[in-house]
Amino acid sequence: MHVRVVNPNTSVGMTRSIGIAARAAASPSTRVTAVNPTMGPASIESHYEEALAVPGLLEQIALGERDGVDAYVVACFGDPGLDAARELARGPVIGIAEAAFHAASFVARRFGVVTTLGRTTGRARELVDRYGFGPACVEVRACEIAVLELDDPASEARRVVADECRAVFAAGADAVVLGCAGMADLCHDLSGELGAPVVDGVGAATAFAESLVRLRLRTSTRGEYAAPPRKDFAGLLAPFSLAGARV
Ligand code: 2AL
Repeated sequence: MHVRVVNPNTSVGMTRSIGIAARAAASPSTRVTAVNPTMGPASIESHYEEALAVPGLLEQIALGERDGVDAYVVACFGDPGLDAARELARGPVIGIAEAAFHAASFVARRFGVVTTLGRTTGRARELVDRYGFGPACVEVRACEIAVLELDDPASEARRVVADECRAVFAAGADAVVLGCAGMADLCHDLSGELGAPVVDGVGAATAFAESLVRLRLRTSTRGEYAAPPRKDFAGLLAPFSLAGARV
């Protein structure tokens, strides 16, 4: 089985650590490949960057289809382009936010989220509601550390994220969801330190993707996730025309 984890930003170092987290969650027999687009933003922490990350993400899904990938993880907490990716891929596509919320709900009645910048909390709340976890999510907090500073030792990311997790527990949560793929490597240490479940969406999504393949569950092609209609695309997006079959 081949699970491909797509980091929708173009930071190669972050893709490497996402791949390590995904592999740690997968069975030894599962092949896990981590990739990032060749075009798009270096990190995603605004709606603008999220929108412009989607073409590169979809290009990677199309390449995965060519490679015979069985399932995909979209490894950015805004779950960018998730529905579109499902229209392209044969196998299941799981977003890390939706996977983390589901995992948290299996092990705790109430959870909270710790994300990067304050400006990303609105998207996190929107996704909580979209996936139906509004009643379970008691708090969404930001650590105010930019995505690409998370692995900078000078940023004190680990301490700051731990403090925000404590604040989430103080607000009544029984589990914390980490709101960025760049926090994946903090997950197990934080869980041990805080003595309660800390959920990383990269690991959760990888494990769910693997389980769905094992259960032989694929994205339905009956209705909304059917292949998009073939049509021409103009300008810079011309290669994305499915009529041209070059995506
Ligand atoms: C993210 C993430 O997971 N990857 C990225 O570039 N931005 N999330 C976030 N909350 O900033």
